[in-house]
Amino acid sequence: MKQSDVAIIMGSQSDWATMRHAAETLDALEIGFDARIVSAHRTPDRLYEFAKGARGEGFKVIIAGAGGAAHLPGMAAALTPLPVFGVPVQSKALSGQDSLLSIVQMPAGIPVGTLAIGRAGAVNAALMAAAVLALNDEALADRLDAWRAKQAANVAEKPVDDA
Ligand code: RP5
Repeated sequence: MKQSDVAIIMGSQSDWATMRHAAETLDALEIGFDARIVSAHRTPDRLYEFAKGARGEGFKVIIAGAGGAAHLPGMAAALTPLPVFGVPVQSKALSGQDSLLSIVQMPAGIPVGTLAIGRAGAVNAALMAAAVLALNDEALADRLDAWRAKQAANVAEKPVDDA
């Protein structure tokens, strides 16, 4: 079985519709990951146990997605030295503005690399994780280059009416 370099954690099952885009991007880059539901509010003991043990489990990067009063990425970052990338999930009440502000404005000393709200943030969190891991993995660096080249090749030079 492939080593899980990345942990994708999320506050709720309802976040998976967003966070699965991170998982799909990691899959496309052949990066092993483990996805878990870990709520800062509903399962604080699970969060503590996960974050304290994450490095020991062999994870190198954590992607944490949450919505609303989104404490998960910040609390995870407080409990582990691993890099944490936060994905603000688009909430129903405030369209993810609440999630974004809850995640982004960390006090100096405990960083969370905060991405965009929703799918774009989830995809980009995976790409950030890939870039970090690629620093020590030339084969992955090549796959990341190829992924970006393919993306560039898929952009048409001219717009069409009915795309
Ligand atoms: C947060 O509350 C979760 O990250 C989720 O985005 C939000 C709503 O959770 P559910 O009520 O859908 O479980 O903790």
